[in-house]
Amino acid sequence: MRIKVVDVSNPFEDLPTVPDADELLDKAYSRAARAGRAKMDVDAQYAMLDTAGHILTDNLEDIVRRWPDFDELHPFFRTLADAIVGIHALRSHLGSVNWAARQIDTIVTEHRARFRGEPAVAKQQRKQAFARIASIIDEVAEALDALETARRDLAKIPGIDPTEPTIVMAGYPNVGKSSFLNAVTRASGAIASYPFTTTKIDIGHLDHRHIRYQLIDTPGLLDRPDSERNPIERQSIAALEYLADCVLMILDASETCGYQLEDQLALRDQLLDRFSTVGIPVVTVCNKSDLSVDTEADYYMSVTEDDEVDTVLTACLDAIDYEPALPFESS
Ligand SMILES: Nc1nc2c(ncn2[C@@H]2O[C@H](COP(=O)(O)OP(=O)(O)OP(=O)(O)O)[C@@H](O)[C@H]2O)c(=O)[nH]1
Ligand SMILES: [Mg+2]
Repeated sequence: MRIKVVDVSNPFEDLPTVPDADELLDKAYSRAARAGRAKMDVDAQYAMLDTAGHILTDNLEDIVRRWPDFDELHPFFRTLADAIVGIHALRSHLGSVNWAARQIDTIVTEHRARFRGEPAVAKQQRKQAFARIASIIDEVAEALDALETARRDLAKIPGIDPTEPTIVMAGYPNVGKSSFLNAVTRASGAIASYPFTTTKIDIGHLDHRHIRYQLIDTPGLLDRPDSERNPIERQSIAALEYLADCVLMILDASETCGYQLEDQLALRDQLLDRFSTVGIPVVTVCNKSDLSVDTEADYYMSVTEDDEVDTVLTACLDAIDYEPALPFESS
């Protein structure tokens, strides 16, 4: 029997700051100078070279080690990370940093072997080694900067629990998505809003029969046809596919939202294509039933009149049909 441990928060949240090239060299060389002062002659040169070498290889290795294994990430976070910074580029930067650590190791060993117990030679060799080390660090300066930028961007990913059953809302602007989110999560408190690649994401929670559900709205993402989306937006939607257990598509037959019903139905068809085909139920609801019900839909509601809102919510929860994974179940 094995207990499944699931990573539920943003895996990039606690990554430490990546130092830049200057910081790394300053740190290594000042510590080396201190180590050298405590010794004499050849020993001083050994101490300097070893100290600088260790500090740099330790720091560089630590940068690489701290990053999560991309293959082990939940696909929601992996896809999102790929949309935000590009996993291929990240891997290559981490590879460069690792390469630098190995190079520095080799440089230290090579020059140490040439000291021959003579202070003048040792000093000259140590200086040459420092110059080579500096140029190695210089070569990975861009990779270090890119990693730090990526770290900062990835830390902003909201700590969404991808294992919590999730309803994702879709529909053209002004059809009533926020109104619905507010109405059904009112009892459970505030809706949190986070940046989400090129847009933002609003997350509300609700409890139903002791299960916690999350309802999410990504204004500016699932609100228009695919053809108008850029690659980052498309990939953010791909990430949403790993998150959504049900899609709630809201229509506004009254067209007071400012968009023609025909366009809204085309979006609905795209969502059916994208989500239903991979087994994610799409519930279509016509909102603003106080104004018009002149379209085909699974349900009709009016959020402002509080008419059938609970029916729609229950339909979504039933569509999810969520059974929590019990920790004592073997997998
Ligand atoms: N008559 C009527 N108006 C509604 C209903 N539901 C929402 N509205 C109104 O429609 C407008 C837009 O509602 P929102 O909830 O902000 O719509 P939205 O889909 O979140 O819009 P975006 O965030 O721009 O995508 C608001 O003025 C609401 O008061 C409804 O059932 N009937
Ligand atoms: Mg809204």
